[in-house]
Amino acid sequence: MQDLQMLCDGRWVNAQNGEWLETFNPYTGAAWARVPRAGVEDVDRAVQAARRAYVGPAWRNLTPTARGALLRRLGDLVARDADELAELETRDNGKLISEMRAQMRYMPQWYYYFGGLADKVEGRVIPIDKPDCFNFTWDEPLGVVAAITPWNSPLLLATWKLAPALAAGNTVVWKPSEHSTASALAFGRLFEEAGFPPGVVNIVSGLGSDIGEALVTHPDVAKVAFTGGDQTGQHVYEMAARGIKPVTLELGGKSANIICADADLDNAVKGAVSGIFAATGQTCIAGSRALVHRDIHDSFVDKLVAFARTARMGDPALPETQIGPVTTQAQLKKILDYIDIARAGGARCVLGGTPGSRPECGRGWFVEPTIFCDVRPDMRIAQEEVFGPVLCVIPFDNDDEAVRIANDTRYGLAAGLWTRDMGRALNLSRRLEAGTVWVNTYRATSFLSPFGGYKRSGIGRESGLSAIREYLQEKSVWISTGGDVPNPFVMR
Ligand code: TXE
Repeated sequence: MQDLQMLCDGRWVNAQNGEWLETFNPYTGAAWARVPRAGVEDVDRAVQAARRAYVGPAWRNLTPTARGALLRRLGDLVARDADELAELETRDNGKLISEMRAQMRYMPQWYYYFGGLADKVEGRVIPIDKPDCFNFTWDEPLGVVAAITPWNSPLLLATWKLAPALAAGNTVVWKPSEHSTASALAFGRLFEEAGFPPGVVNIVSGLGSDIGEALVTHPDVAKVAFTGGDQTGQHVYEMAARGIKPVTLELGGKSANIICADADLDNAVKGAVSGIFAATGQTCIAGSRALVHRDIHDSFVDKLVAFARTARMGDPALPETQIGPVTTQAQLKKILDYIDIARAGGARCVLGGTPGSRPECGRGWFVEPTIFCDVRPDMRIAQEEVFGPVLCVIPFDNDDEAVRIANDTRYGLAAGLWTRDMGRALNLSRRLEAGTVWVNTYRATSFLSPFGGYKRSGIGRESGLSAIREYLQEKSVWISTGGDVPNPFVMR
């Protein structure tokens, strides 16, 4: 058992109350480290440190170019330590080492991109309609940003917030998920090594129920950036509203993967499988509903089941493993409950539907890849986010019906479309209520492309040019170029 510490004002500290939380390896089911269970006093200490750093000269006097250089140096350190960070994430959240390595090796790009953007934030000169006046704008940081992140891609989803927030000149208090804190704390050391001044990035570990409210409502927190479940997201939004604070929310989905009759079926099968079984279905963009044209429904399902059966489950630390455990015991129970709900609602299980009991699953928290047919769009299994390897197959008869079913959820994060007809692809892409649409591919993301939700899937965008705007506010500066100030009692 290792004891890990939190980062506050450039120092590594325990919780002031002396309490700890155990963190578990989902493959062995055993605790392997302890992380501080912060209290509200630790939140206050971290926010105060971030505020001091925000107004202090070491950060404030850095030119945007120098800030960008720090971010790029951080990107180099991430690249250097990518494999080590990947192993830590796999041990802590059970995701496949092959996926985490790829994710960590790609992650520096966000630091390079937003590092490059730091000195390209330019204000405007307004052609003002008043005589003898000069008016221009500055884009300024907001202050202290609270970044609250989940367990499914712990460092990447934090990076989507930290890179633009820091590029814009803010300081940060980051609360990682209690289920995946270890990699965040290891990552904290890289900020120090890159040369960020103390207090610019602070990390508090612990339970959302203990410290979430203290963090979100702290008077010195200027903005909240959150990724997680939609219920928690709504709560965070309501708390932020008390202080009239801007938020960025990324809240998951129930994304449709639409397979048209003219699709290349082998490709569509691969897309459907990667959409739902990659990351054991624990991704916000999981393609958890396959909408399949009735003409090809049966042949598609046969191919899908045959391909999904080939997946190798087991130890996520082995590069050949294709499906790993789920991250927490609570998540395992939630997924199995949803499988019961689907059966009780009349859906027909054509694959899986049980906890993983193969010898390779050991004592880990596994669910067999599960596929349900005969799913009606209004069933709970077709409406609610399971966050596990459970796919619903829903037939449709024409494009209008496909769009109607796809849009008929409260979410709107992503959608997939499989067709050889580019006219249909463009037409349907426009009609889908989703922040991302993939045509003949699934799960592609990039530092260059905006990502975020429609409807209950969230507010704001991460990645791409517009993401830095989420961490800036515009100031309008007026300068009189005339000589005398006119008499204020004489209206002009
Ligand atoms: O997430 P939470 P949980 C979904 C998924 C999953 C469900 C619950 O369906 O089954 O959410 O997972 C912090 N104030 N997603 O409970 O609660 C918490 O400590 C402030 C979708 O793990 O949303 C963690 O750091 N913060 C998803 C973060 O919020 C609070 C990713 C997310 O936790 C808080 C994860 C509070 N009152 C789960 N309570 C996605 N969209 O990718 C908790 N937190």
